[in-house]
Amino acid sequence: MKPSEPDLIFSKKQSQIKDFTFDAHVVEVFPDMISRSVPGYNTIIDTIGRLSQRFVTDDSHVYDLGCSLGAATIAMRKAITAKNCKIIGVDNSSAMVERCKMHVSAFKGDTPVEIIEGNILDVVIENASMVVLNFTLQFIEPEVRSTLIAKIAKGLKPGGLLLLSEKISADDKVCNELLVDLHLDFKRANGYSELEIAQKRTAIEKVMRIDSLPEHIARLENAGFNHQTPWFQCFNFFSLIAIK
Ligand code: GEK
Repeated sequence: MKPSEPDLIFSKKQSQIKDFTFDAHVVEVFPDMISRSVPGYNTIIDTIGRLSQRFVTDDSHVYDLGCSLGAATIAMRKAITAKNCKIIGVDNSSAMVERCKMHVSAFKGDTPVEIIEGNILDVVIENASMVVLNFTLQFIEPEVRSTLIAKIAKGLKPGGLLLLSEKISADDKVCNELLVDLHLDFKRANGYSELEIAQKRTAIEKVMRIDSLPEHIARLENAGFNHQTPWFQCFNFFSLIAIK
C-alpha cells in the first residue's frame, strides 16, 4: 500500500482559492489530511470494524458510502465473520476510487469487495445489514439528505445498522464557538499553520455544509430508524449509530 504524503496542499499562499475537490492531489495526502483534521478518526474506523462483526449477517450486503481510500471497508473486511456477504464501496471521485481499489487489494480477506465509481444518491441499497456514512453526508446537497437517509433505511434489513459520522454545529452560539476553537487548536497541535487552516476553511465552506445534532436525529427518526444514539463526540465531530 502506498504510504500517505504529508498534507501540504494549503501550505503556500494561493492567490485564488478554488472550491475543495477530492482530486488526485488530495488522494496523495488523504490519510495524513484526515487523521490530522478529524479528531477520533482512527477510533471511529476501529469501531466500524467492531460493529461490522456484530451487525453484519450472513447473505447480506454492506455499503461504505463515500468510501474514499477504503479505510472503513478494510476495517470491516478484517472483522466480518458472517458468511456469503459482500462489501460495496462507493465514491464519485475517480482518483479516490482508483487508489481505493489498490488499497483494498493489498489486504486479503474472505468477504468480497466491490468498489464502484458513482454518486451515492444513485446507488441501489438492498439487502443491507450495515451501511457506513463516515463523514460523507456533509458533502451531499442539504435538500436531498433526507431522501438519501430514507433510501438507506428502506434498504436495511430489520435490525440493520447505519453508522453516521459528521462534523456538526452546536445550536448554542457560545458553545459552538468554543467547539470550533477547540477543533482549530487540534489542527494547530497537529502542525497546521494559520495560513493552512484559513485557506482550507475558504476552500471547503461551500462544499461542506454541516447540520446540528438535532437535525440529524430528526432526519433519522423520520426515516424510520427505531433506535439511535451518538456513541462518539470530540469537539464538533460526532459519530452515531442508528438501528432499523
Ligand atoms: C473514510 N468515508 O475514510 N457520491 C459518492 N461519493 C461522494 C459524494 C457523492 N455524492 N460526495 C462526496 N463523496 C471516508 C471519508 S471523505 C470525508 C469520507 C472527508 C466522497 C468524496 O469523494 C470523498 O472521498 C468522501 O465522500 C468524503 O472513512 O474528507 O472529510
